[in-house]
Amino acid sequence: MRTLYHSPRSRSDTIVALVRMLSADVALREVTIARQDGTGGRDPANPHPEGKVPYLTDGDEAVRERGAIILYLTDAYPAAGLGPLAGEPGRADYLSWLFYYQGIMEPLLILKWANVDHSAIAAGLRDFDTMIERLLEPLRHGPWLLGERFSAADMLCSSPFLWFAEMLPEDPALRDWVARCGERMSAVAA
Ligand SMILES: N[C@@H](CCC(=O)N[C@@H](CS)C(=O)NCC(=O)O)C(=O)O
Repeated sequence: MRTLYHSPRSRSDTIVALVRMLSADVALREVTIARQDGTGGRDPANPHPEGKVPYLTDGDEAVRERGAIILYLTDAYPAAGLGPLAGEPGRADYLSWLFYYQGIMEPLLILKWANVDHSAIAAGLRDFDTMIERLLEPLRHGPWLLGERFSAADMLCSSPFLWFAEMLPEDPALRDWVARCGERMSAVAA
């Protein structure tokens, strides 16, 4: 049996929504986490090596980091069509967005929030405006990151802007995309 360790109002909300969209037979196990405001605390029931969420266990195996969990789940539950499978059109873009989120977007967003700047950051990650430009390239031509096809990559890449709306630039294509993603997620939550 697969189990998703999650905590409400955290990054794991995206994965809980995905589990519901996939109608996946994944047990949802709520745990506490240490919050940045000093509340909460690590939950001994959470097997994540750092006490974080989301964390997905599947028998003897475990997956951490949202991009990896998303890929694991959309491959495991293909009927919902929320991620192109190996060999299908859009697979390359799908993988690229999931890994771009983990490798570039999330670090850049944290660094921006922390107001940290260094030439090594630009060399390795570029910068916030470049990241926004990458997102806008597909969104100027279609409703979703993969063009006409909504995928779990939209859920992952829009998630920080749903939480931190003040980080969202004024661009209408970007704002409309985040709103569309939010509508999909709240429809599932309802
Ligand atoms: N890069 C990870 C981040 C996971 C993460 O930092 N989750 C936070 C909740 S938003 C957490 O569990 N924090 C508890 C802690 O740092 O101990 C992912 O996207 O899955």
